[in-house]
Amino acid sequence: MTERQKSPAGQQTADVVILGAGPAGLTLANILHAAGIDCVVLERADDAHVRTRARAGFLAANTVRVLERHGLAEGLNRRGKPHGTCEFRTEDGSFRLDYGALGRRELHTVYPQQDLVSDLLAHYLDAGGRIAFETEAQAVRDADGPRPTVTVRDAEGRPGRWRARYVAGCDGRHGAARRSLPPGTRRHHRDHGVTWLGLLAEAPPSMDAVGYAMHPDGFAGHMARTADITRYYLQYEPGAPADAWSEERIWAALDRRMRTDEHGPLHHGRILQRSVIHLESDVVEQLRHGSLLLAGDAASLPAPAAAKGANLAVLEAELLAEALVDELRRGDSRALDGYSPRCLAHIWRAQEFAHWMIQFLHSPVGPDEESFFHESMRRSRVESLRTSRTHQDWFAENYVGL
Ligand code: RFL
Repeated sequence: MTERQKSPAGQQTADVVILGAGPAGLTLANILHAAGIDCVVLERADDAHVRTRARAGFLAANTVRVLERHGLAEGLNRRGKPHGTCEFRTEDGSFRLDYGALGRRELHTVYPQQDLVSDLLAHYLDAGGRIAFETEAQAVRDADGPRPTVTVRDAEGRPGRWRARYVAGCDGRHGAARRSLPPGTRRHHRDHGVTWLGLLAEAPPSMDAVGYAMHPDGFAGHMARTADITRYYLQYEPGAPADAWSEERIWAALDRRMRTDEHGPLHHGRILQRSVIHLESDVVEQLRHGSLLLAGDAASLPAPAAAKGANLAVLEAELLAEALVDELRRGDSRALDGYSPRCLAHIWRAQEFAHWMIQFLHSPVGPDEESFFHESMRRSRVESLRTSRTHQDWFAENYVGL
């Protein structure tokens, strides 16, 4: 069945049932399918939604290496842009870090997530991979036994059921895999108390660096996506809806916080997409529950301040694919047994760095003694990063690394 059509009701089988066609699920599906493992991807959304959902853009060097190893990097090598500079703008002046020449001397590749997902999907379908769109997983059952099942509903609400040997939960933070975890599962959660308005603007990038502006009004960020599209972030009023600010107010805030009077203008353009992002982090521990294994945002959500989520998703997908191939081809379960601790080491490193970035980029709210103390520490940290080569090497290693 090379099904781009909906899955029929009734029970079907695959050795590995993968929930979710994001970076995690599609990387995993491609590697498993190429290794001859019988797998299927179940995706709640339709084909067009999956191919056009704009999110990440900064891919780490390790992500590119993983995709290259499995013949999945053709599009990003052709159309992605290497990137290795960031610029910090503060009330004490601005400075740039050529992070691509610091630390491990690794670069990001700027490549929109929807293009990566489209490439992965095309590659998988061309190779004869199975995917069922508009098929929402409801629950994973019997994960503590050898034959777990996934209950599903199609777009018309018709129920169905997939029987598997392993289920890979790559369906994000609100997916069925997380909902199906046993009650005692630990979830570590942190609310960073900061809200961003995430914007995609129909405007060329205004600088050749990732721009981070720390301003008394709040944080603003600039990230290139393509020659015509730029992602911006604005620290935003918690609880305000995404449409609370007019486009004029958004551009005025970006101009003020990015200090365009000192550093030159931003290219303005139509706002194509806006979303409210409350900065939260969480980690599920462990990532394996019997025959249910989690990867990507289903396993951990690093707050997007450090651009780690899609990169962790690809790293975990490769580890999981290799472990499942060992288990299903050779009956060797050692890598599967070690999957959760291996991933958690990377996840906690990413969480720690995202936490550091959040503290670095945002002033505490409120004028009390403690916030003055925290603000003074933050400014000292900025000064250390501006002046210390050791600090810069540490930053570069963590900013691009995993
Ligand atoms: P995804 O991409 O969310 O895909 C999950 C898929 O599962 C489907 N699904 C279901 N399917 C079947 N049954 C169900 N019950 C289902 N429930 C959900 C969904 O429709 C979807 O297709 O998860 P995955 O694969 O784990 O990938 C994670 C990344 O998408 C995410 O971490 C990144 O986008 C985070 N992130 C960034 N990460 C980076 O590495 N670099 C970046 O530059 C970067 N920028 C960003 C980001 C996230 C952002 N948002 C969403 C806050 C910028 C933004 C604005």
